[in-house]
Amino acid sequence: MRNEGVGVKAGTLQMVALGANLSSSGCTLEQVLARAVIALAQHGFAIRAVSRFFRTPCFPKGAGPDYINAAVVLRSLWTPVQVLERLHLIEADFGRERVQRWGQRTLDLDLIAAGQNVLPDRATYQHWASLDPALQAQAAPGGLVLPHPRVQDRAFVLVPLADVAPDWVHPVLRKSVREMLSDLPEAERAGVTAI
Ligand code: PH2
Ligand code: MG
Ligand code: MG
Repeated sequence: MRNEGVGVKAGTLQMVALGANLSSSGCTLEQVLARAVIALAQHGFAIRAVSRFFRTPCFPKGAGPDYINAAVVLRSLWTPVQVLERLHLIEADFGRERVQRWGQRTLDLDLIAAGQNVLPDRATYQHWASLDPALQAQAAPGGLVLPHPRVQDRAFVLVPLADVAPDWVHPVLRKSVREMLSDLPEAERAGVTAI
């Protein structure tokens, strides 16, 4: 039976995407991400794997400077919602202000998946995953939706994730990270370059 959020199993592997495109307090973007990985450990996450760091063109195109993106695999006994709360605390420590959706950010930590959990339920997941692209920039879910509804669309998430969790299978799409990545246009994959 698939676990849909009631009694979510603790200790699942949690995948987090890291991103930054606005340098803060004299740090390079690479330093910000490296410090974020240390902060995750200091907040009690066991770091299972860290991807290479990648330079990626801002999405949507032209909306801001290039990002540095990475991905980590974490293990903790926290539920996905507790994980998210801790990610938000770390973001706040790094001075991120949520001014504008998809705007510039000093540190963005996105929970991409927690094992095979589909949260808060399949219907809500499906609603957000199938949202009309024209509405995606305006509408954001109020609560945590897992897997991240756009993971299959974003080379800047999938390329780093392929470093650390290539065989993780999306619980709804039934595709591995490797497969989702090879479904993307080559031009999008090629825009993501290891630094
Ligand atoms: N994050 C966004 C919006 N756009 N573009 C790139 N390249 N990388 C990101 O991490 C990113 C983005 C929203 O969080
Ligand atoms: Mg975010
Ligand atoms: Mg993000």
